[in-house]
Amino acid sequence: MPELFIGGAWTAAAEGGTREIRCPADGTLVATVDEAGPRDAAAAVAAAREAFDTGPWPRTPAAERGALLLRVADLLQRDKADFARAESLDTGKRLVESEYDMDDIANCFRYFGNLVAAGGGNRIVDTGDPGVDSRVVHEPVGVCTLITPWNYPLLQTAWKVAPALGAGNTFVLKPSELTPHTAVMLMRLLTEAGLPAGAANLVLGAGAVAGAPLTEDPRVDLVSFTGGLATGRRIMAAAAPTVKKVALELGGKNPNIVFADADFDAAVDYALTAVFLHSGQVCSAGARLLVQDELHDAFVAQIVEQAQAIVLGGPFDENARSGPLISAAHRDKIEAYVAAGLAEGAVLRCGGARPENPELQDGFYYLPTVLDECDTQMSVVRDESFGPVLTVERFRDEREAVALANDTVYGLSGAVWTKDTGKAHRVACRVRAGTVWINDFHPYVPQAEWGGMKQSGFGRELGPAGLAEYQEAKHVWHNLSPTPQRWFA
Ligand code: TXE
Repeated sequence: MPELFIGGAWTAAAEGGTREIRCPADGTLVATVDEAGPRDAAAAVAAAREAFDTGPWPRTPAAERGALLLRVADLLQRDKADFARAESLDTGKRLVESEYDMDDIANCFRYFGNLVAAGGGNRIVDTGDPGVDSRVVHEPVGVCTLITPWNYPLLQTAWKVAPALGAGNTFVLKPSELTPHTAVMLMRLLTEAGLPAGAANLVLGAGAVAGAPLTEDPRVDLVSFTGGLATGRRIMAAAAPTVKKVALELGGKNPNIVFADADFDAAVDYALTAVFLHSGQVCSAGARLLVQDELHDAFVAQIVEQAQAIVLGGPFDENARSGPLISAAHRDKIEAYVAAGLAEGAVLRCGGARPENPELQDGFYYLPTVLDECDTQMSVVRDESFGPVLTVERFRDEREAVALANDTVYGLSGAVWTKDTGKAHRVACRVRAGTVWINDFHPYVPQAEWGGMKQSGFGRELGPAGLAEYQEAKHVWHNLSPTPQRWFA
């Protein structure tokens, strides 16, 4: 069956393109899928435009839109095992992590389903004039282009699809060309849940070929993108001539600040998951460890000991605790960052190489790596390497910790570890990031907004603001008994 989904029909790429999807854990062929070109992108935008302008979805009552999202959540739960397996084959991530993701994805649909069904947002404005009915209503923005990356393929898709549909928009989704399968499966579930034809469209293919036209097309009203900073800049520029609404989540270089009075064991444990979860391919990863001077030596020694014990393996290896990187090119990039860091004076405490285990040679594995004695001038500290690489910086006091934490162009997340509540809150307030954890790392809930400051992007996903991104506020002023004003009389 072809994998592009345009106007409610499964279609092959107009120019016959295909792409092999290979599992990053061992290089095995997962499937060969259709690869769209600009003609397919244009057809998908046309279908979404038609469905928005004349189709039923934007005019479906909010309660029904919410109910559809709740049905999708149930269907995702029903098919959880199939989805998780497909996600793991595409990404190489451990099956158990994909299973967690599927629960989160169903919860995201459930959250937005309930939020939308509850209505709200629209309001009567008191103008003081009983002859006027003044209301602010929230309408869908229109046709949305949704572009997603490969690290949490369906999760990041759900964060966009659920609020976009909930608000009454139609969309064209382009997932990462490396991880298309769960997006294809989601389209089937949306149809099964009763979404009308044309409201959801799917284009698979390379960013520059199939994605770029979706960001330029004048028939598109909004572009929501999650991915790298360089691509985000390109997308913002592509959307500028037609002044589309744009939302960007562009990753981060997130500080994990550990004060000397932190709970040692908990801080070590969370510092490891902060950076090594999913081999560091997490936009909110705590890739920068900022540790107070007097704690530094003991803390880093413990991190190194535990990092060296992390077992790498494929999605279905139950002993494995971390998986491969997404591609050979991505591993090359991480190796280059580590080499640059060492050349700039960082001290290698562990890792810094591919594993020697012969069973892992066909996958894109890289050892958990700790680089000590780093500073914010090093590219491995400044840039998002997006791999299992922890850089360690020292600080003397609270003031220096905050200054270092903010010495980055990014601002997605950060954490502070201390038993001093006042200090925790002072630091949390001063770190310029969209999410700050205190004595924790990574948790999020669909009720709370997610997004970045500075060059981590703008716009918010999740929470009420995550729905508002996909809505336009319109003021409707109704003069109930118009009489001539005679302004020019
Ligand atoms: O991302 P791209 P890549 C960061 C991370 C990583 C770097 C590059 O640092 O090393 O980005 O990864 C589509 N018009 N993040 O190259 O290119 C592309 O097809 C329209 C952070 O994989 O940003 C895919 O669907 N679309 C991050 C999506 O953009 C375009 C997650 C992301 O790919 C396009 C992933 C174009 N011109 C990587 N070019 C996060 N924020 O979580 C590419 N795409």
